[in-house]
Amino acid sequence: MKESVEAVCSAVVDLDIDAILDLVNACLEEGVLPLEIVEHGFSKGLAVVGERFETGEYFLADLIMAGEVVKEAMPLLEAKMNPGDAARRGKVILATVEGDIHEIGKNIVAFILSANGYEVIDLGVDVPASRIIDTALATGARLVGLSALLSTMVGSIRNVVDSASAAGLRDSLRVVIGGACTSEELKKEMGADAYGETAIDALRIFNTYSEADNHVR
Ligand code: B12
Repeated sequence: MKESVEAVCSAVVDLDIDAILDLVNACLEEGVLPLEIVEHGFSKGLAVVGERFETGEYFLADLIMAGEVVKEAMPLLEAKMNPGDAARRGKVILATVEGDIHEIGKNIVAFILSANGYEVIDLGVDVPASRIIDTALATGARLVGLSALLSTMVGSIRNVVDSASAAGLRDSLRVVIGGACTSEELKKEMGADAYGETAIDALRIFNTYSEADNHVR
């Protein structure tokens, strides 16, 4: 990995909010792609922070700070991404499930989908199933991406699937799940349609659906 990207990763691990903007700018000036900074700088650094939290070396305040460090630098990358031709590939509703406030992974998925021609309707975090279904009905969006990081909150995925059935939308709505606590197995258990491990997987899956559903205009 490039030294400049490693430095971004270290700044996330060290919770160094004062250095992050300069380090990310240095990567961009070197020609490093935004996606590489996200995957090998931010995501890798956050994974180490998570491990340190698990071993008791870091506390909740450190998790919060790590989130802030990444959020500080995201606008720099957003400015570099091609805004894409919104709505060309269709509308996607994105949300972190009810009871869960982790947003960084969802924001990365939003960032990648927007840059690749989707109109992203980002409902934020801790989103109840009813709001997702109401939004699908109001906007006509039939692609839904759910982010879940807390194993205690995975039942919220099932609530979205059940609410879609109750609204008569189950056959037309594609529910894709992702986030650290999700898996192929969980997808089956919750009755969702697809599971993606990374934000790139999210793009690949939505592209398949968008083509199959004739969303491409
Ligand atoms: C930062 C962080 C926080 C921050 C979040 C800040 C923010 N603004 O988002 C704060 C401090 C708020 C936080 C709080 C808590 N956290 Co926390 N947190 C993390 C940490 C360190 C990083 C998460 C992250 O952003 N990762 C980076 C992103 C890029 O990765 P990602 O979300 O997985 O997303 C990628 C893919 O999964 C995928 N993806 C994501 N979403 C989607 C959606 C779709 C559709 C698809 C296809 C793909 C996809 O694409 C992304 C990019 O490739 C993780 C540790 C870890 N290793 O995950 C713990 C972690 C998730 N947290 C944990 C815990 C326990 C908590 C708390 C309960 C702590 C507490 N005692 O209060 C609270 C919960 C609050 C709540 N109700 O949600 C545990 C969860 C354990 C579990 N399995 O349930 C973890 C795993 C830490 C640990 N090892 O113990 N946390």
